[in-house]
Amino acid sequence: MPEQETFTALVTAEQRGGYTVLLDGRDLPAVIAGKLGGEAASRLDYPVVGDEVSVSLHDGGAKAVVHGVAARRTLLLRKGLGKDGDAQPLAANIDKVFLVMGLDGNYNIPRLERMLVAAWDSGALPVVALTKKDLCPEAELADRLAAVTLAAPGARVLCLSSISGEGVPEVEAELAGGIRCCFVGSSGAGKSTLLNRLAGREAALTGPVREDDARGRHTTTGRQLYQLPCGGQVIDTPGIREFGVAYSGEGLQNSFPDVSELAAGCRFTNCSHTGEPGCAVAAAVASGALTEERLENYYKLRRETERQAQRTDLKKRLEAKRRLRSFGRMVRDIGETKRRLRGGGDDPAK
Ligand SMILES: Nc1nc2c(ncn2[C@@H]2O[C@H](COP(=O)(O)OP(=O)(O)OP(=O)(O)O)[C@@H](O)[C@H]2O)c(=O)[nH]1
Ligand SMILES: [Mg+2]
Ligand SMILES: [Zn+2]
Repeated sequence: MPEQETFTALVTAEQRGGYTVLLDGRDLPAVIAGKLGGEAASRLDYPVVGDEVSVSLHDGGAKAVVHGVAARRTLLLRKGLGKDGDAQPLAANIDKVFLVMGLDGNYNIPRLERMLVAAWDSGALPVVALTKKDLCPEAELADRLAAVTLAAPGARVLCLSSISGEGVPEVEAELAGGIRCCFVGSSGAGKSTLLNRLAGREAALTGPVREDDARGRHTTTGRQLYQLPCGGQVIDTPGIREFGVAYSGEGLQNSFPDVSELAAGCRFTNCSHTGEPGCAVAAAVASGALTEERLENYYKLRRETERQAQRTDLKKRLEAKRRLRSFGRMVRDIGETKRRLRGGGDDPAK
């Protein structure tokens, strides 16, 4: 077969059964080349929204075929469904992960802590976006904000209403300088509503939540990247009921620095914090400085990520390593990245 001419395109959407890529300002439907699919060792080898891919054009330029995926700067993963629980990539090459949570019945601290681990592991900077401020009684707001701040150390916490528009300029400021972010959160959290508010149009479908438990109805079904008037980009994703953590490099430690710091103060270095004398973790729980709920969730996530690491066989682990190398470096540089991104809007982090 003669060499095909290839072009570099951006994956902007992933729906069941296909992709959309952006090439020279045009959206094109795209499929995976047989060779790419055949050689894929895991889902990590398939394109995901935000990926830079090499494509060839077909049908007079109306269709694209994806032949390869460029190395990723960052990659957001979740534990996939099914027995093997293979890591499922959600979005690539993002600068920030917005953990979207409603201040209505959607509010759930353990879920936020869980998403935060994955966000730190992605190599991108986590930002917490609390939506539906208009639905939260004034008396509860301060407590909830305080609890979220404790649950998400090191992350910016924004509080907003996509209906009244309050707090939305702060979200726009986070996207200044061409920042690319991904919205994650459970169904009904208000991800697509916030996206529409930022886009200034009904770009994505939104749906009502159930009255009894504020659960959404899985309105968004695919992942899609939107270019916003403020210059930033948002990848909207479908709601995730149970955000399984696929892999953890430093995400767990980054998410629970308070627990690690406390543990360093225990009398015994191998303290299991289950009743040993001189346990600083137990003392913090007793004094209320650390909630029992947070400690329990930390243990749960630690067990989960350890189990996941054991289950992943060596070949897959090496495969993941190869893929994750490019942003593993970025994870190590997270402090630097944070400073750069926080330092103001005039230093566009591509
Ligand atoms: N009052 C109020 N309602 C909101 C706000 N944000 C979202 N909603 C409502 O919450 C419901 C769910 O919003 P969506 O944006 O569809 O939620 P989603 O997170 O995209 O949900 P999935 O696509 O299912 O994952 C809709 O009825 C929205 O109108 C807000 O700030 N205030
Ligand atoms: Mg949605
Ligand atoms: Zn201890």
